[in-house]
Amino acid sequence: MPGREAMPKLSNWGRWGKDDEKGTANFITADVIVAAAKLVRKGKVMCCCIPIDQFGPVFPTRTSAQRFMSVLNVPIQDIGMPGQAIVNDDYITMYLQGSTQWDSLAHVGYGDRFYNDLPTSAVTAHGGAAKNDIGKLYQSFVTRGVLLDMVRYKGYDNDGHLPKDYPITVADLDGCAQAQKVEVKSGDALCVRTGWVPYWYTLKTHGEKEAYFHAQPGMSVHTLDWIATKEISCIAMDNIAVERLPTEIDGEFIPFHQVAIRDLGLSLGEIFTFEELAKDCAADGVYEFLWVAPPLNIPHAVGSPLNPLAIK
Ligand code: UVW
Repeated sequence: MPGREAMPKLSNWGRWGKDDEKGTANFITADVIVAAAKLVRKGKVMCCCIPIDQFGPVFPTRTSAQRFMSVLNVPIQDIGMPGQAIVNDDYITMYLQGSTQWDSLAHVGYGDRFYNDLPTSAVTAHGGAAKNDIGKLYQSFVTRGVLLDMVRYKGYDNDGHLPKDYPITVADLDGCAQAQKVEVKSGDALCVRTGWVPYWYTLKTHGEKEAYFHAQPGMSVHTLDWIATKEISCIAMDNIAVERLPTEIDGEFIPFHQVAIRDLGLSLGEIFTFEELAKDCAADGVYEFLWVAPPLNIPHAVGSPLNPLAIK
């Protein structure tokens, strides 16, 4: 297996100024948003996230979300306020990377640097990410979305997912777009269906669940030149790490993350689900839509859950 020398040499550093913290989200111009809004033709809204609960696929270095009641059927008078109301409150503990999520541009770097030459010292235990945090993107990712349904294109409808370590290639991306009669354009959110997240919910044994995280279909590291040339604003995938696992680069667990996030400033979205959207696209033959998928406004965070919507 080749080493780091085989990783694509790409960079968007300085492209949008030396202080830029948004990276490829800058491809989403006002014109792109206006054109995307025109894709709403039948008034159908499709959610592309999994529920935030204890049952979803969460990478083993993290834990599932826990929800707790903090106020349970309490008469409001008992807490010092007048009236007949009875109230409930709750709270949640969760990894910001523990469900459908965006990775911020401070999530993964290498060589002591994050996107746009940000030193790793800019992320601290106390303060989180001083720059490149997910909060900077709170108005981003309203754009044209394109679904590339790789499960259908590669003929895996019966399995419901791509083979466990399938690397999606440039030929697959071009072939799928051509077969679906859709063009990938500057500013697009590229949504790629692998079927891997829905597959999680069919697994029964601990062994199956353990293996699930170590071999998954995803983007080959060699698609990054294509992604950069197409000026894609973000990638959202229904797998755990966007990239194909195991790695294609000797000694590197997540090489795609390193080039995409750190060198290109490309936001990666993971643990999405495209089952409803894929059915709709197959039915009407329309693989483009308005994509409304901003992260939560969490200053200094390096990731965020979200409720992504594809609207047709
Ligand atoms: C993995 O889970 C490997 O990816 P990320 O850290 O981006 O969530």
